[in-house]
Formats: sequence, C-alpha cells, structure tokens
Amino acid sequence: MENESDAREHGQGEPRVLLDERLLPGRFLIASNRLPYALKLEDGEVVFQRGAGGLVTALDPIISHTGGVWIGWTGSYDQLPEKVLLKKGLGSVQDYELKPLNLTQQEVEHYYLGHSNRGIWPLFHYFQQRAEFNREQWQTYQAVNRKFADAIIAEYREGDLVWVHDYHLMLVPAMLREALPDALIGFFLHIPFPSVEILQVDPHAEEILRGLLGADLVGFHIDRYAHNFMDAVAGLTDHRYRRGEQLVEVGQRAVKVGSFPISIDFKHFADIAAMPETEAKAQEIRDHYQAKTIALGVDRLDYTKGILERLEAIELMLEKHPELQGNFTFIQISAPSRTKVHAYQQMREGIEQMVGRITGRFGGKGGAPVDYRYHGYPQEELVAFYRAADLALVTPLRDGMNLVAKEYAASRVDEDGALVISKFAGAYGELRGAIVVNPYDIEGMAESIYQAVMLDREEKRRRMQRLRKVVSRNDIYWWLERFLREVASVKSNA
Ligand code: GDG
Repeated sequence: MENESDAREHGQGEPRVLLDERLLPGRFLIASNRLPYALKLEDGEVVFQRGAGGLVTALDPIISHTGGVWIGWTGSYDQLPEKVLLKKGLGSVQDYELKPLNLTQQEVEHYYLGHSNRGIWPLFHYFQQRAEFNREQWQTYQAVNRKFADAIIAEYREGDLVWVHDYHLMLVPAMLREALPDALIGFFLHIPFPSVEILQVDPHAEEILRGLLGADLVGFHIDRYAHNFMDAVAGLTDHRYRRGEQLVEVGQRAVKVGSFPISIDFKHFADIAAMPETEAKAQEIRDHYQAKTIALGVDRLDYTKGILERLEAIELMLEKHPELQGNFTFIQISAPSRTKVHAYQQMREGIEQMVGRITGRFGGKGGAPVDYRYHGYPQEELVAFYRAADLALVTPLRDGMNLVAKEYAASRVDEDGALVISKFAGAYGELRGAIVVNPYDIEGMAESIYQAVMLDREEKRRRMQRLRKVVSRNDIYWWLERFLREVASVKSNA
C-alpha cells in the first residue's frame, strides 16, 4: 500500500479524523421529509427500519457521528411518541433523537405524492410534461411546510444549526427566519435546480425562491444548479445579488449560494467490500450467472433513472454483437419507490414488458440476458453485487448527483470493474475515469456499453484507480466539512 488513502480504503491504518470538531454546531437539527428510519408501532413498541435512498445514505453517518435531532415523517400513520431515541448499535455511533412528525393521509396525498412528487420532482428533472400542479396540492404543501417549521421552532435552542433538506421543504427556511431571525439555517437541495425557463412552469416559482432565501446558505450539488438558482433570483425577484460571490442580499442579510457535491462514506463501503463474506457472496453471484460478463444497474424504480432506455441500449448491443448473446447478463436491482404515483406504476409495467421481450429474443443460449429484481437488498448484499459486476450502468435521464456510481467505485477494492455514467447525472463532472453516455442516444449508449465490456484489464484498472481516488478524497465527510465551513463563514461575516 503506497499511501495513507490506500490504507484507509482497505480499512487499515489509523482511523480517519472524520471532522474538524471546531466546525460542529451546538447540535444538528436536521429536517427532511422522511426520517432515516421508518417507524411504526407493533404491540405498543416502536419498531425501526432503515430507509433506502440517497439522502439517508448520505446523512445517517453524519448525525450518527455528531448526535442531534432529526425531524421528519415516519412513513406510517401510527401515532408515535413525540421523540424516539435511536440508540447506539442500531447502526449509529452515537445516540441521536428522531422527532416523528405525524402526517394525515390527506397530507401525504397532496403534499408528498401530489405537489412534491407529481409536481416538483418531474419539473426539476426536466420532465415538464409530467408535472401536475393544482391548488389543493399547493395549499397542503404550504401547510405541511408550516408544520415542519413549527416542529423545528419548538425544538430549537440557541447555538443549533438547523439544516433543512430537499424539495419537499423549500418553504421552511423563510418560515423559520420569521420566527428565529438570528438562527443559523442551511438548506440543501438533493435534486437538480432547473434552468429558469423550466422553473417558471411552476406557478409558485417566486414563492419557492422566497422560501429558500430564508436560509443563510442554499446548497446544491454542482455549479450548474447554483448558477440556475442565481439566474432565477436575477430574473424573478427584485433582490440585489453579486453573481461572482454567489451572494443574494435579502434585506439586511446576505444569503450565500454554493455547490457541494454530495458523496458517500467511502471507507464504510470499502470495508464491507473487503470482508471475506462479501467476497464469498460476490463469487456466489458470479457462479450463479454463467455469463462471462455481468453488468449491473441499481436504482429506485424511477422514470428519471433511465432504466427503460438502458434496457433498449442493451437489447441493441446484443443484436449488434451476437457474440455476447449467452455471454452477457444485465442485473437490474430496482427498489420499489412511490408506488402510489401512477407514472411509477406505468413505468414498472413498461420495464417488465421490455425485460420479457429481451429475454424472448436473446434468452435460451447460456444465462438469461436480463435479471430484473424488483426489491431492495441489505447493504452488504448490494456491495456483493457491486463487487461481482464487471460494469455498472448509471444512465439517468437526469439525476441530482447519483450515489450508486460512487458506491460502485468505493466497493471495487480490487480496482476492477468499469463505470458507465450519463452526462445528465450530477456525478458525471467529478467522475473522470467513467465512460460517458447520453441516455437519449440509444445507439451511442449501446456502443459505449460495448466499449466498457471490451475494456482490457489494465485500462479498467487505470480508470478505476482514478475513480476511487476522487471518491475517497471527496467523501461524505468532505462534503459535510465544506458545507459547515461555508455556513460558519456566513455567521462570522455577519
Ligand atoms: C436523491 C437524488 C442524490 C438503492 N437500492 C438499494 C439501496 N439503494 C440505495 C443506494 C444509494 C441510494 O439508495 C440511491 O441514491 P441515489 O443518489 O442513486 O438516488 P436517489 O434515491 O434518487 O437520491 C440523487 C441523492 O438524493 C443524494 O443527494 O444523489 O441524485 O435523486 O445509496 O445504495 N440500498 C440498499 N438496498 C437496495 O436495494 N440497502
């Protein structure tokens, strides 16, 4: 092992100093739509289940490390106690508190499934034709944002850092600012922030900007989204702004805008990947598929992730390169998501039909061409899949960042494996070493996947080393430190 970062990657050497302790606030008050653990009552006892999805993967290690309070919806309609202590041992290093926010079915329908997931989600991912906005959804979105703000205000103590997350809660920062003029408030958006032409499709675009500008720091994954936000402020509000410094003047306050590419706990994934049990499981997976080459997709089942287009490209590749038939398997792991939204049900059917078609055309010789798995896996098993796969296909039509790409790189402690990434994933700019595709160009994508299949061992190693170097350096703690440093600077400049 040549250097310290290699030692860390393999889980050896000194443990990393995770954070500059001086940056840590009194406490973290984190607010997001969902708590990191789904909570429900069974025989009067609170039962926990860790949630899937990028936000949880990113933030759980952080609050586990620092302690604090996480406020969010439980995912059930059970009336839960006001606070639940998440004890060490349930995956967390330090105790932290969960403050469940009980939502009614009507609220979930209009605020969560409705305005958030039928309105903002498609629009901010540039699917403007799919975006549905109506008054009832909007009024419920406002009311639930108010509910979150009230819960945060009730919990707030001087010295806390309030950190509000994601598109469900974009009105909360301004609501907090009104009640807590001196509080330090950060906001981070986990999805893209679209160009102003797209944003304007939302009948409440100005209110969203006003809501976000209640924060001291508004963070996005990449510069493009931060620039889009500045353009929107310039075009749709009267606030003065300094584009070069990415500052907006709101009354006496300066709001800082910045980009902070979110990441993963690299060491955690590398450690799991290096465990003998994981290697054994990966070998089992390889033995199960007799194909010479295994490609892998891991996504929440979402139309933004480009799963249909990926399947089309694979079909075309198998057609154009018949020598791969029987020698290539594509495993698609799709964790169920937003199953009550019609667009998701429709897409699920479309995918199943296409898998059937590809199997009909190219099955029979050797292993199945596509193995579609519509369920979630424990993280250890997911990492075994990462280790077993010769290539990972991360081909979203639009994605804020995409953590799967980073997890794949972190898990390849053997420095093998090739990553194919869409240029519409936020992660694309950072992940030099990946093979880049445009998922709207099916023929081009088919050729690029073929190119990834054919890479020789040495070229793969070179590319994987580059990827691992970036992700090990720019890990989740690096992300957190950058965000905290920026928030701290807002405070000290005040
Ligand atoms: C949003 C933004 C942004 C998936 N299947 C299983 C499983 N997962 C985990 C993955 C990964 C996470 O879910 C998915 O994260 P992504 O980043 O890929 O995507 P979103 O859920 O859409 O996340 C995204 C992210 O927020 C963070 O800001 O990157 O752009 O859309 O961690 O590993 N985990 C387990 N089993 C599964 O079957 N255990």
